[in-house]
Amino acid sequence: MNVAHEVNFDGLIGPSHNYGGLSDGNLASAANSGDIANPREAALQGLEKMRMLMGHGLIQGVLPPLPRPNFDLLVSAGFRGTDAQIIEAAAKTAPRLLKAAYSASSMWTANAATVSPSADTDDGRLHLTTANLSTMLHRAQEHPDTTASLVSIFADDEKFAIHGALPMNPDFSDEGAANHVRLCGSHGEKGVELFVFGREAGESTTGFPARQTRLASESVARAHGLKSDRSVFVRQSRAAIDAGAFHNDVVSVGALDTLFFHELAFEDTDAAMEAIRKASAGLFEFQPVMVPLADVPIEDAIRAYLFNSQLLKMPGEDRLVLVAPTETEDTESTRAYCERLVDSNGPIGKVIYADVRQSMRNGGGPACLRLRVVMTEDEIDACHQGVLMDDETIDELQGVVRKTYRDRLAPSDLADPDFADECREAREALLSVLDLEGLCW
Ligand code: SUG
Repeated sequence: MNVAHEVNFDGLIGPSHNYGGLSDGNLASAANSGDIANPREAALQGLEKMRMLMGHGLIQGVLPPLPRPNFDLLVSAGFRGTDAQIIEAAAKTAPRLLKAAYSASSMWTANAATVSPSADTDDGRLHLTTANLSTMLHRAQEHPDTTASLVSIFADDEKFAIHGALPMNPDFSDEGAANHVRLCGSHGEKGVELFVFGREAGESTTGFPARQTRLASESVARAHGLKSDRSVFVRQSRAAIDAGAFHNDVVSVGALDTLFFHELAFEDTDAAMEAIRKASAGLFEFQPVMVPLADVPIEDAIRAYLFNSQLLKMPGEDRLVLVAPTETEDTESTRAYCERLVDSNGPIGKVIYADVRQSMRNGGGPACLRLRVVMTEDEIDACHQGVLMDDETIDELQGVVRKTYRDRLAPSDLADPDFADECREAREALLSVLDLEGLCW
């Protein structure tokens, strides 16, 4: 067995962060639609969260923001002319499309890809499949640029396998690691990969959209060469989706041998637990921690984003640490639950609160903002080093953000053609810090 570490690749929040109201079924996105956003504060909050985790001895990476506005999307919709003409015409006749073209949604890197560490795959390489995010237009445009970023960062094809997105069809709807959990005894050992889907291919559902199909999850597992007896496919509950859990990571989070989840997370909890226990036999002793509905109503769990936390093994801590959003501390039932959780002597021994309020108001908590990549030390050495953070690089990135990002952005500001240039310049400056100039437009 190789020593391996969980490296969290957070999305570097882009300069066009705004409240577009673009995500049906995401209650925060709908509630804050049209509000004034503060992209500078958003990016600084994200970078401070990274700095805090590095301070706890964890390895931190970043994924760069994608090019926005996405002129290709606007041109596909028939807009023509100079960049300024395209923006002005889109602002007048298709403002929702312009918001999509400007969306900074790639910050939520838990939706960038599904990741299987080399310990689990049949060819011994680390596999990543870019998520097609086909359910929402503003997210469906992400995958080509996300794949380009991943190929630049994980370029060594003897160690890494990058798979492009699944077909852009509702039968293959895939939202990446937000609907995937890897459980194991320790990161470098073989693990169990849990895939959570909201519907079958071809099934029509009513209510909020179910953004992941079983076919998509199974396709990713096949492409990654996972063992069928170590892979588990579980259905997310309709009750959770209709309460606003548009991804499974809004109602569950797992790390090492522990799965922390809400009573309403899965359609059939007993069957799910049994399947995980069976798949983990001989590898590790599975530790489920279910939060009862009576302790935390599902509405509170979703408003406070209790489960959209990072669950981490930190050096010097004998039990896992939950890095929860400050909204969890501000909500009575979730704060009280966290206090009892820590006192209970179970697998989670500490809760730390992180302020990512700008992202939270679009439905993105600490767990949405990161893509977990379990990597051996050789793999860490083989990836692009510019995206691995230290304090100086965080300082440099924050310097770029302070200099180039607006502190106030309303949806109507997207009509300003100069803003497109500002976004390009800001992104180029960030890419230069990350030594990723090859990704410039
Ligand atoms: O896909 N919000 C994102 C939030 C993604 C959260 N990710 C995880 N749960 N892993 C979404 O709904 C809102 C954008 C807007 O409305 O402007 C948005 O896309």
